[in-house]
Amino acid sequence: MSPIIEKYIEIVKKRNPGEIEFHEAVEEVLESLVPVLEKHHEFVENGIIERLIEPERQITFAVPWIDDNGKVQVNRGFRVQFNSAIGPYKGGLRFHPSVYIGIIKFLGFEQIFKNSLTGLPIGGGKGGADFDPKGKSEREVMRFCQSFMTELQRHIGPDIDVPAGDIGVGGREIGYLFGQYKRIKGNFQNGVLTGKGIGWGGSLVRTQATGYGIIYFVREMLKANNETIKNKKVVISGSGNVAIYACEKAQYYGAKVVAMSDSNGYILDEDGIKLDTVKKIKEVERKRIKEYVKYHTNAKYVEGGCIWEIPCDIALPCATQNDINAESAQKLIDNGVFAVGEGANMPSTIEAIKLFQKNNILLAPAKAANAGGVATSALEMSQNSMRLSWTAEEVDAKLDGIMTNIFKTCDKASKEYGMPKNYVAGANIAGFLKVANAMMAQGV
Ligand code: NDP
Ligand code: 2IT
Repeated sequence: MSPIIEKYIEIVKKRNPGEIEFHEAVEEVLESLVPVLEKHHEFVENGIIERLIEPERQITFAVPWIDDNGKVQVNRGFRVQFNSAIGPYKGGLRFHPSVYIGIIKFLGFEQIFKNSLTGLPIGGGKGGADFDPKGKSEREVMRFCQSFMTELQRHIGPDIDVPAGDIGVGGREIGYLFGQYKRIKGNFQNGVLTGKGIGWGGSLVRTQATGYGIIYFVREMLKANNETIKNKKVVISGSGNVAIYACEKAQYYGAKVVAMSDSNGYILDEDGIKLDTVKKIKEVERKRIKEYVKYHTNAKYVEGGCIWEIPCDIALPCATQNDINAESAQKLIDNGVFAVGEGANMPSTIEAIKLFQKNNILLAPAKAANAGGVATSALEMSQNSMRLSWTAEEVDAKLDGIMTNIFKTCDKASKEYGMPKNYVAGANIAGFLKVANAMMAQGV
């Protein structure tokens, strides 16, 4: 490791013991920044990295709620307001039993650079709770969201911090969260959250945006390398919001998506995944992906299997962090994968990324490829400010333009710093420069 970044990594590990995902996210970004820090001493001299790795504010709070049996439950809630150099804090909320401060900090740190890449005025933040929505009734989810917002409301606002969804938080949860915010504040400030319902300030295409955006980015990356998505065999991990709409847009461009998963196992349908069935199971019934084989008996379900053992041309990890480790990456490479589009945040471990790069696999990095969701959230904020709504076609065209532009930005930065086709470095460098320059301009 270069000595120029070693001291920062040491600070992060010492100050944030045990927060391994946060350490990993910082290490990945800083490794890309070595040539930037060597060239721009002013960033080192002005403590830009020390300031970037320390969240501006982190809030931890109790979330007490009452379950359907009348029993008191207590979860832990978080909001990390990481960096506000280029706009109000912006980033999702994750409800998953694995959530702890290390996960929220890794996500918040990634969000700084991702939001910068969108070209829109949004800073970086993230939040969530160790609440498990699985197996909870509608009313339990509602009561949890109300209690969560009862504390969160004092820390957020349309010009302060604007949360949205992430794992376990979709349209239903945003509805309950907004209802409680409105009740406590006594006004209809719908710019405080994004991912809202269409009838009350939500943006058309926000639901689809992250998934569609990944495919727009991958399309541009393949085009720059004389390839296309058409007729390619695609494997997608996850079957949530991001996975479903990545699948929809990949199929639109003529790809053959053969597999999807959830945390219990994967389905393999060599005839091509029937997305309507997946949507019915996941979006309407909220059931497990294994239900798919009841409707399509030619498909198979593999309980506990590793989806990356399926041969494919393009892999789209759209579930969670560290989904592709070195072993899975090697398997994908041995089976002939030529491109990977990261839909989830940090889905590939640092070792997996190194293997992809060594084997010249085209890698669309998460903070660039999945930026379409937050970009469309920023478009939702614009519409809320104007008290106007754009049509689906208008929002989709803007999203496509933003993703195309993000690819160009990453490509250009990777070339400028002597690492052509290294879009991981390109994304980290371009995302960093805008934030670092803003921090320099605004003083310590
Ligand atoms: P959802 O909750 O809609 O879906 C998550 C999917 O990933 C489910 O299929 C879930 O399976 C699976 N999954 C979650 N955790 C695990 C785990 N520990 N092991 C295996 N599978 C798991 O979330 P999203 O689709 O919104 O988010 C997916 C990823 O995309 C996350 O990394 C998120 O941070 C990222 N992202 C989301 C954006 C958005 O706009 N929603 C924007 C940018 C990135 P199961 O049901 O079994 O838990
Ligand atoms: O990781 C992400 O970018 C998100 N979960 C979306 C954040 C947002 O504010 O829309």
